[in-house]
Amino acid sequence: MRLFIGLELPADMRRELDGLSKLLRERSCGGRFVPQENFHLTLQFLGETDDLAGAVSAMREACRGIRPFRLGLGRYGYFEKTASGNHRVSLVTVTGDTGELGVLRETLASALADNGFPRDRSRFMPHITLGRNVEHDELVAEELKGFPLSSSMTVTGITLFESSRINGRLTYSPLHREKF
Ligand code: 2AM
Repeated sequence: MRLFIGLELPADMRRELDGLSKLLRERSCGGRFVPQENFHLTLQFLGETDDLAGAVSAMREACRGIRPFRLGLGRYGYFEKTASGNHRVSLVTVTGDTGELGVLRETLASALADNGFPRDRSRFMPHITLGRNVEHDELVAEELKGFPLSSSMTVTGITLFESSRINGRLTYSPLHREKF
C-alpha cells in the first residue's frame, strides 16, 4: 500500500483553503486540484510498503518528546519542482511554531530510519498542496498571495494515511493516529 504520515487539518481551516482554491481555479488554466477533504500537511512520504507495524512504531517513538504546538496558515505560493516529481505545486505556507514542526519531522525521519525505512534526506518545506501543474502568470500569483487566510490550529498528533483510488477518486484514509 501507498503510505504517508502527515497532519490532518480542522474543517474550518480546510474550508478557508477551499476559498483560496476556488479563486485559484477561476484565475488559472488547467491543473489538478486537491479536493477540500484531502487537504493535509505531509511530514513523510513512505511510498509503497506493507510495513504498517514499523510505521506505527516509528510514529510512537517520534511523538515521545513532542508537546502540542500551534500552526497557522501563511499565504499562497508555489514550487516549480518538488520531491514528488511534480512540475509545479500550488500551495499554502504555514506559520506559527514551525521550529517545533521541524523538530517533529526530524525525529520522525530518524525514527523511520531506525525502523528500517530508507532515510529521507530531502529538505523539509512544510506546505499544504492546493493543486499540481496549475498554470497562471505572476500577476495572478500576486493576487493569490493577497488572499486573506487567518485560521490556525493546535497540533496534537500525527496521522498515518493510506493513499488509494476508491471509485476512481484519490482518497487518503487514516490508518493510525498517534497523539502527543
Ligand atoms: P506534496 O503535497 O508535496 O506533493 C500524498 O501523496 C502526499 O505525499 C502528497 O501530499 C505529496 O506531497 C507526498 N508525496 C507523494 N509522492 C511523493 C514522492 N514521490 N516523494 C515525496 N513526497 C511525495
